[in-house]
Amino acid sequence: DPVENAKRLAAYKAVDNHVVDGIIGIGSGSTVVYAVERLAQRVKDEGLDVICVPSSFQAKQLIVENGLRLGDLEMHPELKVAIDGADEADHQLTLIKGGGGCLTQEKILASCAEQFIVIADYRKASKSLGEQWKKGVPIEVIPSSYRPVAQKIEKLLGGKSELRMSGSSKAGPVVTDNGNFILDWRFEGAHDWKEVETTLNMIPGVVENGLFVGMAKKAYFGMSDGSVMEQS
Ligand code: DER
Repeated sequence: DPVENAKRLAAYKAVDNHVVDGIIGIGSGSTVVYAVERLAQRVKDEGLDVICVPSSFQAKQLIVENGLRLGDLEMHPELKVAIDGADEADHQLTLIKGGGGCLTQEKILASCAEQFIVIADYRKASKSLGEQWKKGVPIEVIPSSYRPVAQKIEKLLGGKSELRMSGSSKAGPVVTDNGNFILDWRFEGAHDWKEVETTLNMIPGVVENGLFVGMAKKAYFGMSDGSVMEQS
């Protein structure tokens, strides 16, 4: 499968290039699975001395299932590197994240890391946001506030906000690891993403948004021809 192979290539290259002994932030999603796989290999083969801090219940499971040492931000508030996926990245390495609903703890981890490294397959590399990722910007909101927040977003920024529903696995809306809801804001056109990020986070009821502006130090994109494109 070219997409899975592209994810693996990007993940392995990022772990090989950036992971040294120390505290490592582990993101969420399907690409980061390969990063944890590679990390576990290197711990086994090279005796790498790492403690892994998760960004979600899923990341925590990955760390535990791969026999890696588990840490948290309370014990380790400063990370050497954080590695995470993205739903889309533009040419300035502005990211949309949160497709997996873990954006809040992911952004916290990214903010605590000396280096925030993004790993993704070729489908995520765009010229501008919205080109390939059509599900909008995920926004974590306090459950009781989702309707007024949706209305305020549309008034301030246009587009449409939709409450993310669980679908088959559970009746009702998606509930995040932090016990909140997610609005997916389907934006239109180009925006000043730094301005949008601030506008969104100033709305009472918004916990965090999935725009990561100026945070990623480098991105590794696995390509369909087996190469890895690096962007920083
Ligand atoms: O939800 C998230 O933020 C994930 O990191 C997402 O952006 C990437 O998930 P994927 O690696 O499964 O595409």
